[in-house]
Amino acid sequence: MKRTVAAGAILALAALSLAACSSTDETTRSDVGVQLFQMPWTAIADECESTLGPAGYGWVLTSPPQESITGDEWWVSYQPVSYQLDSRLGTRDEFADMVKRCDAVGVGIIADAVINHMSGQSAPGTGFAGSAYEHDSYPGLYEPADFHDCGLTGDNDIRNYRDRAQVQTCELVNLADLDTSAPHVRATIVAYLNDLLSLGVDGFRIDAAKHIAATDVEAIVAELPANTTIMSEVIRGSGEPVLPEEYLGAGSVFEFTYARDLGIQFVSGSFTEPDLSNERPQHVPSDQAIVFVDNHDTERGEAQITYRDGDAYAMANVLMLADDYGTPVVYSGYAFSDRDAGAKTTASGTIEPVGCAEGAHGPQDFADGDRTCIHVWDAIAPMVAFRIAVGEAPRLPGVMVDDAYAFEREGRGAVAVNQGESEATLTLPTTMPDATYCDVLVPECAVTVTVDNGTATFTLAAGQSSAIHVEAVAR
Ligand code: ARE
Ligand code: CA
Repeated sequence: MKRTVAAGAILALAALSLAACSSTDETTRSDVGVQLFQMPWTAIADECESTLGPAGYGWVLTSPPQESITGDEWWVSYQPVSYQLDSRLGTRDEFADMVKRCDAVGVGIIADAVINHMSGQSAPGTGFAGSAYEHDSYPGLYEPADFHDCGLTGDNDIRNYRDRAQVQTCELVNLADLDTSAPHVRATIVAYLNDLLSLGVDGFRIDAAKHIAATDVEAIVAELPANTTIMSEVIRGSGEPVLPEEYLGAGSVFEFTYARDLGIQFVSGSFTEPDLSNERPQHVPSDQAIVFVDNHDTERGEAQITYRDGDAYAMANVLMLADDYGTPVVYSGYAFSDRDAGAKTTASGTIEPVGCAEGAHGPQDFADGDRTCIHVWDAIAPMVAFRIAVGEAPRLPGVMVDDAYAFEREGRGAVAVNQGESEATLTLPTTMPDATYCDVLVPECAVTVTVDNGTATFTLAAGQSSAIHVEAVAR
């Protein structure tokens, strides 16, 4: 069965960007996103112009833009105290300017929407932009009656993820849980999201969507313009009653099983080919799946493979970007050894606007706080053009030799990776036209791969990834 590569929502997103920028050539846009974790708005704007637009990335997932509690940890972003767009990541004007500048080079913006809860503070406080708040009181927005009081656990915190009522009405790590079934709460959230849309964002990641009844998410989304892109974060958990599938009525969902299936191959040391004959088991339909190697939570938790794994991490990204399942988002954060450590700050307490125009182009021994710049790595960024070149060509069964693996996107492109410790040679039967192709993962076409008589021959050093496609024939 043939699967479509791009989510309908993302196509709408690309169309929106294109409509806003007639000079952008349709063929230069991809469905590939990049999560620029804790990158300030001014830096993201620069990034759109210097690296993302030219590489063909289609969209950026930002960190949450609303006012939050104060603090040095990255996760203060996930404790809203008001919906003013004023945070350590930048001001409202800077956010608006970022959206415009990214849009002008064809890159859409997906904002991280924290709407399940407000802060997790027990004592009253004052937020980054000066808003006074208490645990369940946010003047001008919410009063105590607007929050759930689940009464199911001693302290109202979620204890048992196998209990739907706890998951959706108790507090996630003490975060004051909004009663998203209440008209006033819904209207307040809708007003916030509409405000972001008025600045030109294309849509939202719905943070902690699992903790909001799917009917509530749908009701909120129903109030937004029909072309709004929605990506719900619903972590598939074994034995849990709340399933990602419940949220497909609102849009796409992040498919955590994809990341797990991918990562495990680098732990086991052997590649496994997915069942290509049908939709993959334990996966939502391809056109509603957002796929990723890791994200800001999993790199601090369950991910089997992260930036620390260097070449193997590049390989995982290559396999994801070459796949015909889901809409991929590349994760680009900063190095850390302390799970809680925030991004580097300036003297005034805002996040340093460091981008990747001059950033690392491959694996390095990063110092804490350095941005990893995954999206510009030589072995990753050109996969965006690969994806554009292969379009909707289906993935064909691959070839595996020892620790190396290669597969083709029918007639359009092929990738090969080697996670072994010695050189590997792979011969892949291919329907690509006979030619000498550039290995696009090596700059300047310094390495070529020949397709002769319907066979591509890849010679791969230990840890190397290689990719060829029909738009990059060697001259
Ligand atoms: C911080 C402190 C806490 C403190 C709290 C309130 O760490 O100790 O109680 O503040 O003061 C992020 C951080 C948290 C942080 C929070 C608020 O990760 O550490 O708490 O911000 O500042 C579940 C949810 C899933 C959620 C993950 C983290 O289902 O939605 O937990 N992911 C999103 C974001 C996070 C963010 C939040 C939600 C909150 O991506 O970055 O938290 O806005 C199984 C289950 C999963 C469960 C997972 C972990 O896999 O299946 O559902 O994920 O375990 O518990
Ligand atoms: Ca909830």
